[in-house]
Amino acid sequence: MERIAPDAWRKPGSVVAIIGLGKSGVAAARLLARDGVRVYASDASDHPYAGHAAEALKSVPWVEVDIGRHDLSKIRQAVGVVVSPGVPPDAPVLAAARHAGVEIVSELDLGFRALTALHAGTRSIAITGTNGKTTTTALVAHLLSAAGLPSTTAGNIGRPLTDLAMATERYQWISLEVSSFQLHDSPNFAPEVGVLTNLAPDHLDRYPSAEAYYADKRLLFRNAHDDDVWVLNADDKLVLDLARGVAGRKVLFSLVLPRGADAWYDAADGVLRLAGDVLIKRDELHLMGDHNVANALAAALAVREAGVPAGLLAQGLRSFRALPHRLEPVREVGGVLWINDSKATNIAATTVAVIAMQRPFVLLLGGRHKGEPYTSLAPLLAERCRLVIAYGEAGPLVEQDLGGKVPLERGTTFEDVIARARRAAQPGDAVLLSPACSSYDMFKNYEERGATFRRLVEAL
Ligand code: UMA
Repeated sequence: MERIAPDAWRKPGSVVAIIGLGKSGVAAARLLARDGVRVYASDASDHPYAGHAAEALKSVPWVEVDIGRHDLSKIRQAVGVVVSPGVPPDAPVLAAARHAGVEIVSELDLGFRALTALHAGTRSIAITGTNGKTTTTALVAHLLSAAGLPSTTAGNIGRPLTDLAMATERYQWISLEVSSFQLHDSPNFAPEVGVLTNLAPDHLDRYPSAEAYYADKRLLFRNAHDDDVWVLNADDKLVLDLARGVAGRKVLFSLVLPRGADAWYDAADGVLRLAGDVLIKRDELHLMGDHNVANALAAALAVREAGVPAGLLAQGLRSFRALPHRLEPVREVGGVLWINDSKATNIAATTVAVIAMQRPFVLLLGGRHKGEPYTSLAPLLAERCRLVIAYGEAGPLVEQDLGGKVPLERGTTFEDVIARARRAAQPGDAVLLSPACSSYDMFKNYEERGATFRRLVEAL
């Protein structure tokens, strides 16, 4: 087998520490153990998921699992640290490793190294940005597959890259969603094609400022090479600024430029254009909201770089459907359309969802606050929003920011929120779960929040 870990990591007596035992940590531990590296894998929390991780790794030789604590003395003596994306760079455990001079790399970095070593010839299209990255990642893989090119998705979309790297299946292309968390500490990351969908403040509970968050996003370009291609949002000044001076060829998509971009939305004719020619009609794309037109243009440009002709791109775009939890129509009950946009965990994502609403709607807003004020939503809600139901830990802040500006009620449990929405919505309305917050106050993650929404709506 090709070697993945640096030689120093395999020396007798050496131990690599893995921090965090979600999906990423478990996959990274397996990969390293398979490569003959001794691992100390720990998770500070003793929540049940960590228990599952311990169970999953129990029978893997070379791996010592520690749940509910990090043994700092072991971590200080480690030859390297592999960090999960959910562990903030200022976590005491990472500070201790850094202070002891231990090299820290991300799970993405390890996965990318392994992919390069084990899947020679596989190329990657990496997608990042504040919003739209999961849909664009899925679209890219769908367009590649529809054109007959073996491909799959990995990264922030759900499957850790270290897990994919261990798989026996071989792909020509990987559509890889990368978050700012994953780009941090990823010195070897070097995709052939990169997409930057858009930038807006997010994760201010982890970063000291929006600029610090954008700086991590910029690491998409850290190993930029003249042969690389960057697909960029021409409508987003922050995106263009971030990519300024970066080596490689830049291709642009736009919703507003009449011409000049490589792919654009011609709203007057209701068509998406690629290099001036009609790609598809807007109504052939089965996705709500203009932001999804932008995602489709970005995906088409990226996949064109794999040599896929416009006719096949068009076919793939026509057959793509909305992903779960992203402006996903769940059910119409008594003339009310219930829409699950649980993935909207920041203000910018909720903003595009609100703009996409064609009907009057009740908005379910709340969860764990992430640092941004809600005030910017007020003017957008003035037109069609019948009622905001503010709930969760962020409920009081949402009320403070929006109360008096738009009709607003406070909800308690998630069941209570759904019941209130049902009472308020009238035939012809929508109920939109687009919370602008993370889910961790009430749920394991946004998927569980969206699944709970679906279950309650299906029971109406
Ligand atoms: N932890 C410690 N010590 C600490 C701090 C945290 O041990 O000091 C532990 C936590 O208890 C937790 C673990 O570290 O158990 C962190 O795990 P994780 O959150 O990285 O979980 P994974 O299951 O590995 O999921 C991660 C991504 N999660 C995050 O970035 C928060 C998943 O993205 C991704 O799908 C997965 O890797 C596979 O690549 C989720 C996400 O919410 C969907 N991403 C953010 C977003 O999209 O906004 C960035």
